[in-house]
Amino acid sequence: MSKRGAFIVIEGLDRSGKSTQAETLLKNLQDAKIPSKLIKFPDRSTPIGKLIDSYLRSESELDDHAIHLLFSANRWEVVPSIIKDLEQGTTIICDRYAFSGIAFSASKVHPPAKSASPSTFPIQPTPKLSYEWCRSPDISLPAPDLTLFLDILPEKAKARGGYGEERYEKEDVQERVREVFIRIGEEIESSGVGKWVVLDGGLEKEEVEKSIWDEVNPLTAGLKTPIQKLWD
Ligand code: NYM
Ligand code: MG
Repeated sequence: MSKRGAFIVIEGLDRSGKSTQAETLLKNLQDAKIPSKLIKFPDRSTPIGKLIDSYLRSESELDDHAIHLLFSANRWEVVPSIIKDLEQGTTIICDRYAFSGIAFSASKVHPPAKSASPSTFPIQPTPKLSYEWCRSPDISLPAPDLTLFLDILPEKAKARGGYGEERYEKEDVQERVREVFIRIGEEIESSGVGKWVVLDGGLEKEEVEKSIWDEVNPLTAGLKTPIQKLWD
């Protein structure tokens, strides 16, 4: 059997440098003559992606469950092409994947209840969707061979020219999202399916680029192992 391409996912908070690094990685792979392709989720170009785009820009409202399932469907609609590319030997770099899906949805919380007598204890916000519920629609997606999590503290990410205007681009949301990403990473590492690597996204661009290349380089010779399924 000829070798297949590697499936490499880049994850992180908003403004962690994912898209810049994904593009740099694509260029470095192409310079090394490795057949490669960059994809990104959400893919806003499809009919489902257009619904997602309108929701993110607050031009529409959707039930939290419904938008979560649309994000997942937006991945499933690309699965046949991901598998085809990998089997034909193309390495795929993927800017966000199912991990963003869980992290952002499981971070949604109910607004704190107004209490007559303010408690001296900090009130833990209650999640709107459970971690397990958020994970289920993405079970069986192609599993990444390598996930690079660009870790950055939300306050540092914010200092990088500020967040944009989209939904979720707020410091308190990003703090909760980061906690969920850390949990996902621990679970992926202990599952033995794919490797999860935490990189310091707060470093200079060139340093992050180098640490990404150190992780990706061993995969550029192609893989003989079959494509695995996420959380199966
Ligand atoms: N996002 C992204 C989700 O809430 N669920 C998902 O499944 C994915 C893939 O969309 N704040 C969120 C994370 C981002 C937002 O992503 C748009 P980007 O990379 O800024 O276009
Ligand atoms: Mg964004």
